[in-house]
Amino acid sequence: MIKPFENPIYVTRPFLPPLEEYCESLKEIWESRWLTNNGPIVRQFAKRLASYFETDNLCLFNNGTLALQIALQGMEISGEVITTPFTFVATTHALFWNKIRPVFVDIEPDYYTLDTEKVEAAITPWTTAILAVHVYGHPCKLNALADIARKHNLKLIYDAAHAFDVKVGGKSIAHFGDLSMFSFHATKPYHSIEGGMLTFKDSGLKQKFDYLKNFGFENEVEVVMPGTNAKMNEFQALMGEMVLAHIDQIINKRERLYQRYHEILKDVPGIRLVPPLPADVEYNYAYMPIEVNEDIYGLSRERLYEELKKYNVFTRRYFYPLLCDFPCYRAVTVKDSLSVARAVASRILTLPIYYDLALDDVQKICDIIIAIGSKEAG
Ligand code: T4K
Repeated sequence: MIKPFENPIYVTRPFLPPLEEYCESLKEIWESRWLTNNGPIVRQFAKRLASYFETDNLCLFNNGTLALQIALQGMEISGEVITTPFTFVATTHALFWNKIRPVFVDIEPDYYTLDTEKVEAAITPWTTAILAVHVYGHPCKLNALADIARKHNLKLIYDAAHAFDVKVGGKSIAHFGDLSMFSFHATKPYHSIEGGMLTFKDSGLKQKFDYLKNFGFENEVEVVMPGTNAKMNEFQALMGEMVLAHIDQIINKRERLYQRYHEILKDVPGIRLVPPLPADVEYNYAYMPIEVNEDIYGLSRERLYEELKKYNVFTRRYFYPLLCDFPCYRAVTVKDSLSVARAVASRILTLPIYYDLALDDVQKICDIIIAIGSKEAG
């Protein structure tokens, strides 16, 4: 008989730097009395990230959603954009806020990224871009998407919200496509409490993004475009700086947790794990997804999700329902059968993975999953 966890185990928990260090650094803000509007810490943080990502074509925001909305607006994307239904709502919302029609295309079954075989068939005379998502930090089929975008003269935009520090062939994922958006939300392996970042190829976009995130101000009396307010503040930047100092340690720990889950769950009937990523990928272990096959495991994903709660384990069904099934997007015409996305969304469960989680906790979560399944199967 396995006892429930004493305290709730959530799907994630933010990494926090030592409190004394953060408090000590706060003195800088108290002294400057500069809290937001491109303050000194934000400027320093932007420089630090520019050197980390080896690019000056980078812009910081108060969250990833507004960063993506501004990206689409600044790049003047319009008409139709091909995208995935298997993602967080913000991906499609960013299109909607720019009056762009999402064209949902199916995902591939291994890593859940856009099925590149189906992208070309979805292109119409109104298509202007592809908005692909490195879901769970799994890199999309970068070369295939680049080929399609080039051939059809489309912009290639990546929602890289989950993919901070992911590299392909030794190169940061930030350098693929025309533009990438990263989320620095507290639930991500890397965070600045809330925050977002764009990296992009065309250096001409930087000025435009800077205008758009700051009401379009050129100076006190000139507004050059109708911008919004999407500025990162000093407290966020400070947290971002401090978490960045620990990024290797965070990813190493996540890797050990991920490997432990895989070691234990790999032989559990009815539980499917993500196959090893291609050898040239350096992964960030952002999420720990499993697929539950009810017929073999003995329990549906829904039942497992509910049963785990009784043990104080709060998993998440990222990403269910599919975006096209939310009432606000039901009116969008979907031509693709989305058969893979539908099957995956009905079976997916993301398990707890975060820096403070103990390897023993992973063992116990797996023991619970195994016990629940065998009780039902037996
Ligand atoms: N594109 C994609 C593909 C994304 O996944 C996201 C965000 C975006 C775009 C937009 O980026 P941002 O605008 O958010 O920067 C969470 C996050 O809020 C969201 O950032 C993230 N994706 C999404 C996948 O997950 P919720 O509503 O599921 O979060 P919530 O509040 O239920 O938190 C999950 C668990 O984390 C909680 O049960 C407990 C724990 N938690 C959470 C917070 C906020 C903590 O322990 N401490 C905390 O401070 O959306």
